[in-house]
Amino acid sequence: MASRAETGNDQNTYGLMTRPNKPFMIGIGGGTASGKSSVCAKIIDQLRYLDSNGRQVVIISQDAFYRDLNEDEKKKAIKGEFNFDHPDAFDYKRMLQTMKDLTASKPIMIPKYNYISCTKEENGVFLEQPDVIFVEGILTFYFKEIRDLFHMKLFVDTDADTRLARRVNRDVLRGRDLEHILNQYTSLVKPAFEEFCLPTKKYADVIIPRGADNTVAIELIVQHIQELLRPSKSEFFPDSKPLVIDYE
Ligand code: UZR
Ligand code: MG
Repeated sequence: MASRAETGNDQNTYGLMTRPNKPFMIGIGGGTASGKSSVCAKIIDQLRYLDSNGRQVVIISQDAFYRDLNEDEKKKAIKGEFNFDHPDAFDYKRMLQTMKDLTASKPIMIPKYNYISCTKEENGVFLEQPDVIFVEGILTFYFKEIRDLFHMKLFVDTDADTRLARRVNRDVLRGRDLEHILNQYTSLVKPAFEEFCLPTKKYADVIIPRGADNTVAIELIVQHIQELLRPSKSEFFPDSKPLVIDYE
């Protein structure tokens, strides 16, 4: 099957739908445990319910782009002393290249990050020309070149105490002890949030207080995305001709 990149546009395949010329990119930023993934999931759920075009929607986590650690850094990570909330913890160039490839409709592999071993498996999730891409992470809007690739930017703004409570529960499930979690939070996570994540809020198009609990904000965002993706209106769907089913 000819890929979208090869044909130049999408008038070939992929279900009863019109293929967009390029994917629609939505960035979701916000502090740790603010509910970024839950907001993505809720938006996607409602989009699916409302959208009969069968578009392929995916979520990519910035965590997939944590850089590989050297031996010293691995030791620090095990003791909770490596700063995973600092921009330097990410392989920014790789993330940028992956996103550019997605914009150009090239098939790509997203690595899968393991929070217990602090390593990533290269053989993660294979993506081939998704139509709508959500990218979520604490520093999604930190790097200008990445930030500029988004068509819509959302920032999930949840109280710090709510986030800490969730973070503790999550880290306990990841096998860490309470003292270690709280030390890491006060010495690294919180200062990095204030220095690197919070200042990116100004780049957001929409700020969502209370995260996934904010059903009104989520409904408004879903309606807006739908409007933008409407075939007759959108640069993403310039031609509204229905296509032939060809799922393989
Ligand atoms: P979210 N993180 C880990 O806990 N372990 C790792 O190996 C890699 C990342 C944490 C990271 C950050 N901080 O606060 C959080 N630490 O994952 C980001 N320490 O993920 O946005 O889902 O909270
Ligand atoms: Mg997360």
